Amino acid sequence: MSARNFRIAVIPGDGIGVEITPLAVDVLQTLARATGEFAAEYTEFPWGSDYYLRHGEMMPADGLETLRAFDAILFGAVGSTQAPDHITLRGLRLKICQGFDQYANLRPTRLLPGITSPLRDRSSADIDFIVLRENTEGEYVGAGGRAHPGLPQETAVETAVFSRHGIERIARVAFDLARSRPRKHLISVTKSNAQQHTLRLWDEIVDEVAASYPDVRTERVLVDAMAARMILQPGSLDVIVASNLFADILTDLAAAIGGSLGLAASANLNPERAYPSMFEPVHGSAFDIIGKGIANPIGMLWSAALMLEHLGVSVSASRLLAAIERTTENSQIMTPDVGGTGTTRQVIDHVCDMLHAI
Ligand code: GGG
Repeated sequence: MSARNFRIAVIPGDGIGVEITPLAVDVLQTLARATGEFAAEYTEFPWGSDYYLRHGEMMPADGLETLRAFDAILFGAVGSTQAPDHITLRGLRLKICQGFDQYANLRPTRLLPGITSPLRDRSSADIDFIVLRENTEGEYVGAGGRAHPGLPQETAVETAVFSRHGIERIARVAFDLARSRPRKHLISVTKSNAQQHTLRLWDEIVDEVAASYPDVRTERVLVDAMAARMILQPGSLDVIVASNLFADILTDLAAAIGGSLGLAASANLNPERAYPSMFEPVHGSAFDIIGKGIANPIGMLWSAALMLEHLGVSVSASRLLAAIERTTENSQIMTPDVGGTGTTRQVIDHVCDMLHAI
């Protein structure tokens, strides 16, 4: 069978994104040679905060048009001490997620071999769940404004926008995902006791969609109770669906439970494949470790494995995941965030060795 060919856009972005994203491309090239299942052409775009400081925008006005031609996007991180956070996030990551209707942000949590959870006595059997983050609307839609600047009555409003269309489609993706897993269990995260308009609509529509999935056990859990349950009963979790902001917060908690923010992966999916999907680690640009050579590249590599799965080259995706697991189990060569003394380079070299050894 001939190898599949892909065009991948690579946006390292800011901070440690710049350190780990090109290394992930090296790993993908090694993997392609090892499996022969795919070949890819990688085109790097220098968009991010440095670009903003030079050009006044995080990406060019025709950036989405440029990215449209690619099969997938590999993204590093955004965030800089040199530029305001709302500009860096909205001008790049959100512009791509919203512009390409990547409404399903899939964020798996699994305790990888050799990694210790900060939760006492928890093993990999207890920590294996996926959060599905609604990724285009809700609290992130950007509707609002400020009035009376500088006066005592200065006021700001920011309105969350939840649409029937938006809730229904993320619920369907969540139920399909839950149905595909052995436990067939979905938790819908809400706060409809307080958010009586938007999140009651969320609850009602999730219930409507649930009627088409009688084989999936469904629970509704308030976001505050969900945070406690993730710590106290992580083994009771399978698939979780939540709004943009709730899921963003819960997935940092999930990453911590899984051992480190540096390990956590994510896929920003346009399930209809009308636009390219984007794959990025959950972590941001990590100001505290920039330039030290100790950024954990596993979240990035796991995201690359999600990209390969999405592109349909599952032998390569599985091989990369296996190489990741053979690396994390070797805890001494891992980076300091998970208790090792290794460097980013050492972790990457070990993953590449494993790609040939497996
Ligand atoms: N790779 C993920 C990333 O760069 N995240 C930066 C960030 O600030 N994210 C917040 C959000 O997406 O809500």
